[in-house]
Amino acid sequence: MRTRTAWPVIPTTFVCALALVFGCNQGESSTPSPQASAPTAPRAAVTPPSPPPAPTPAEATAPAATPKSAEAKLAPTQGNQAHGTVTFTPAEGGVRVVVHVEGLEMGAHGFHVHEKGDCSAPDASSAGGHFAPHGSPHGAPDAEPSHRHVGDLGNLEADASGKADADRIDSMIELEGDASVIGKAVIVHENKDDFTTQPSGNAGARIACGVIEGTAGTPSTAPGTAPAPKAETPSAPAPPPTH
Ligand SMILES: [Cu+2]
Repeated sequence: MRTRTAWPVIPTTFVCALALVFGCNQGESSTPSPQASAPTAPRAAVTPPSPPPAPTPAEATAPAATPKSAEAKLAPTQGNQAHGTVTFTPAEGGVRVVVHVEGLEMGAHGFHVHEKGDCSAPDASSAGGHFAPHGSPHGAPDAEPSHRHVGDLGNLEADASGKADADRIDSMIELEGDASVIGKAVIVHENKDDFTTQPSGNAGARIACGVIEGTAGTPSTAPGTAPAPKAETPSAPAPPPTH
């Protein structure tokens, strides 16, 4: 009996003490059960609503009233090095054509707008013949409209370093309508255009080609100012992978 009564006393306090020390501590940390008390998914409700889209008035108004311009990046055809840029901008009396080409042999090189904006063939034959929407014969750029193609832009003259620059206003090139050159191609030829031989001036192989693409017209550049030189890029878009 004593042992029975004596034993339970000590253990009970021990157990109780242990329970208070450990059990209670454990209980405190575990019983509040945050899962149960936490109302479901408070985070989702806390996340702030996405910021309202910033108004962009510039984008909305820019394209409307600006004049149309165009640009072609000339890339060499297979086996050639000629490359450069051509820009077309509206000007008084027609369209101003500014050309910069490098990688040429010194001398004259026929320079035309051809009828298809396709430079994919290794020899640029994919660009088709001269752009001649009015059906006139081939001629010089300063010939009467009835004696030249719209695409007849004459010759480029390359200096000893192989560079050619030209800047003239053409009265037949257009940037809108049936005679628009946008979507056509610019071609530089190996040889001089004699302005006589039909239908293309006997200018020889096509050594560079570029598709003429319309550009979002910035307010037209002042006549004296050459367009920004973009010749720094080491290579213009290479001709298609048909080697
Ligand atoms: Cu040509």
